[in-house]
Amino acid sequence: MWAALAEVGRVAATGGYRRFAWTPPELQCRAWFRQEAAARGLDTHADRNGNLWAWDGAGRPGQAVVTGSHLDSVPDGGAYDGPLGIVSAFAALDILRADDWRPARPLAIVAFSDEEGARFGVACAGSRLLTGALDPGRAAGLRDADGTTLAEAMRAAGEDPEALGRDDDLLARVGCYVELHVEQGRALAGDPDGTGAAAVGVATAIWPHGRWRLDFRGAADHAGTTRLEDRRDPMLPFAETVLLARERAAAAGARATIGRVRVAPNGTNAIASEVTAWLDARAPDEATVRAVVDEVVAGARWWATRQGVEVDLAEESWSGETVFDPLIAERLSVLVGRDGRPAPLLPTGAGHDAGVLAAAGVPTAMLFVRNPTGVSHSPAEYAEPDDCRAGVLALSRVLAELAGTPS
Ligand code: HGY
Ligand code: MN
Ligand code: MN
Repeated sequence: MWAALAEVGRVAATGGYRRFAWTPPELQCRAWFRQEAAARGLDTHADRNGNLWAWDGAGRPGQAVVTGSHLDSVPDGGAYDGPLGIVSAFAALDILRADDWRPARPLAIVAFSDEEGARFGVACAGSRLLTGALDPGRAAGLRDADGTTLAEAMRAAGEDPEALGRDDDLLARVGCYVELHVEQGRALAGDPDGTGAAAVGVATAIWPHGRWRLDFRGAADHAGTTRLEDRRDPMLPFAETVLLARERAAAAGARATIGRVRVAPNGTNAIASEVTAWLDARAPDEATVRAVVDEVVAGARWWATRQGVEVDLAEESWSGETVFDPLIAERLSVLVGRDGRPAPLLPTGAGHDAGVLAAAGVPTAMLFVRNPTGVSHSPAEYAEPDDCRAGVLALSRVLAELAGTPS
């Protein structure tokens, strides 16, 4: 399974993946999902928001145990972020069935649509639409860098964007959700003396985090003939804002990143007319995130005014703190522990569809698989095959526990 998916959407020049929502590589990933589901006799359908569901025993009584993750990536992302959770879900089901497992509940494997928001800007768009956390009208109108709307992209892929919106009937069928994900940090790699090292961990919380767009508007002009005092150069307040974000985050124990910028007209010998920058800010608590963003925006406005530049701010995506149910987390920590020791419990600064479902009241948990370097959102993202296998085994135990005991 892993090998079949590994080449889809991989960019030879960087070794990273470009699987953006509703683009050909991501549609190929969806086709892969349907093939793997069909090979296991699972009833597969896309819900009204483009999330893919593969059901085992949909007709069984009771609410379903759902597991899965996402198939889309960030630009030049790694192989594991998302797909590991889905490949592991299929493999965990294979293990259970090999034991002649007779689940007492329905089981579903889900591939949530557009978790990274790499093309249309909103994180976890598929799960937010499902739960009503993202307005369908806003979603349909989201535009990518070429100006294509989500609605147009879905239509081109044969989906009907008119159907976008909260899906109460589907949500009512979901009893709980467990997402396995590569760790995007190196807590499970442990300390130099090995303490805290484990192949699999259990999530306690997801930090609050958000995305803000800053539009700096100045005046295009000639790089050679325009006197410095006559310029309204948006690059200058932009540059100051990048540095300010880092400084304010460091001072507040937060994390702030400006990793994406668009310059118009982007000419070597022309002063830019407009610079658009995206701020990603996160912290252990919401007040700190908001305070850092306020300081950065105030600074952006101050620097812009000094340069005769206008600046507009738009909050594109916000995810409040997720605290996973401690009882479930502790129970899973014991269940997936090894050598008599419970699995480590750890928070994460990375957002996940699990956080969106938890916010919608679905009992939710996450399993993390060790990432030796902690590197993620990079072609260098990696997890050892033995740790991935340990993750599959852990997930199979969790599914057996939640969906009914092995026969
Ligand atoms: O941005 C995140 O934290 C996640 O990878 N979507
Ligand atoms: Mn990610
Ligand atoms: Mn992810």
